Amino acid sequence: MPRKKVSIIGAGNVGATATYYIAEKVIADLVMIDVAEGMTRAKGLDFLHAGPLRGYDVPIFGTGDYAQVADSDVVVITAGLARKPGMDRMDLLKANTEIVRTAARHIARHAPNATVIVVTNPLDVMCHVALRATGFALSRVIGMAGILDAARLRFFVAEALGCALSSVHAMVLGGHGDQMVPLPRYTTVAGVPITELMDQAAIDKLMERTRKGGAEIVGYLKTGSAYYAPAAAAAEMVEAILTDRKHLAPCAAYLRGEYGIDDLYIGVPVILGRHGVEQILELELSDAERAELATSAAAVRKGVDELNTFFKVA
Ligand code: TXD
Repeated sequence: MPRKKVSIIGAGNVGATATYYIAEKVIADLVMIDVAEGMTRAKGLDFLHAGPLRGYDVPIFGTGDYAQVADSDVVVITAGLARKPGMDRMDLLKANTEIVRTAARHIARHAPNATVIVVTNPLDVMCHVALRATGFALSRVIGMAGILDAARLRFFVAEALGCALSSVHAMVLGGHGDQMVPLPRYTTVAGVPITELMDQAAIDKLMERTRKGGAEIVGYLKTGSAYYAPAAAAAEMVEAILTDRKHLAPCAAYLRGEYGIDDLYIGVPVILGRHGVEQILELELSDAERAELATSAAAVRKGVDELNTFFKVA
């Protein structure tokens, strides 16, 4: 079988850590691309040096040259800026739009058959940027957020109940922000919904901690945001696609009427396989859950409208 290739755009905290996690799975050759070329080269070499100790034997190459994404099966976009003092949300949106658009154009040119996983924030809006700039099929441009948010919820549930992490599954819908929609009825321990195992007050606490999971870490770090779990989530998506695992997990996918939402990227359960998003699952939602999802979608829509204004101005 020909070897698979994965490129990671942006070798910062999330990008480099994702590269490392994917290397340990020994499923693909790896390329990291970053404007900070020396740093990328250094990290690439450092990962290679760790190979004999960590038991992976795959080529890993750090570079500043976008042409090196050539023929990638999957490309993960983590490049972006964090908000700096004096920058408002719109400034960040513009800066990251430029970065993601540039990356996406290079991907379309050099790796026209790749599946793209977007990580850069604001996540759901950046998925729209990558989709437009690549011109790829909807199924091949996917956002990473729900797997991360669900992993956090899984951990909080296991911790609260004192049970094995591996027994816990969770579902989180919506945009990647404070208005995400964790679903207790679809969060289970060995198939038993947590609504059968915990009282409402305990559940509410876990849901709120999930919504604020990223902010809790930013609060401690002060500069920068979480990256080990985000990188692990991206690596899981890469593995599901490369190995055609038909993995059911929440990801940002482009909706065309599902959940009553049209022409918008938002987190929903999908089947991930070698064709990217192979299916979008429509869960039965209560009226309250549906209303929460609509609120979350409205927040994402606002970001997309800002993006459209910016595109018209530019
Ligand atoms: O759930 C999620 N989707 C997220 C999203 C979880 C965690 C982080 N999330 C977002 O990912 C975060 O808000 C950022 O927008 C990205 C990357 O976060 P990270 O923590 O990795 O940021 P870093 O460490 O600052 O890394 C960004 C890298 C850095 O090395 C820059 O030099 C590089 O991006 N960069 C570029 N690379 C290539 N090309 C261009 N144009 C470029 N510009 C910056």
